[in-house]
Amino acid sequence: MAMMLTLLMLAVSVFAAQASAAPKDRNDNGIPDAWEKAHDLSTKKDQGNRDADGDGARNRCEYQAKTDPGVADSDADTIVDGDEDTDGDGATNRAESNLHSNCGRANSHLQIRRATVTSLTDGVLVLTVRGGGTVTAPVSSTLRCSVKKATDDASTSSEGKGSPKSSCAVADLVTGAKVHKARTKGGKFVAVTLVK
Ligand SMILES: [Ca+2]
Ligand SMILES: [Ca+2]
Ligand SMILES: [Ca+2]
Ligand SMILES: [Ca+2]
Repeated sequence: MAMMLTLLMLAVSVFAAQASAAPKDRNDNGIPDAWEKAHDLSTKKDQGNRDADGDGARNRCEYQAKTDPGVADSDADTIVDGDEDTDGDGATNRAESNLHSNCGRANSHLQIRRATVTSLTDGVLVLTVRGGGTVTAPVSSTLRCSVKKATDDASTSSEGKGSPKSSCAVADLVTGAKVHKARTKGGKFVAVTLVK
């Protein structure tokens, strides 16, 4: 009996240790309750995709970037949190909020859908993603550039099928060019599909 009690107590203490090791996240949105409470966010309702202070970085991004979801310019350097690139991966917090990537962990692989070419200078491409924010990365020497006809856009349900793409070159990445999708790998743009 004493043996069983000891085992039971051991099981309970192990369980308690595990429970306290993982921070409580009652709404299961990847943001611990403690952080939500500390910043006046709901622990029940998922407010991760909201931008409480309107700085372009959504609440989940601010948690990942360790910035303040109630202060637009957390470090008071005159650059709002959304325009910072906290993890230094070339994508601003605003862009990462819109791409749903992690604002606090450098992403060497990014999938971008719908963007516009902002600039291409010395082999470094800057895209503005839909919803705002920029992704800046060098263009790989093996870049796969393709062009999708704008008229194909209405029938994207069978993506790629039946709509032959033509190829393009780095020189076609001019300011204002519409990007259907783009991909980075190892911190470089490896594929870009333009819409024309
Ligand atoms: Ca939560
Ligand atoms: Ca914000
Ligand atoms: Ca903020
Ligand atoms: Ca970033």
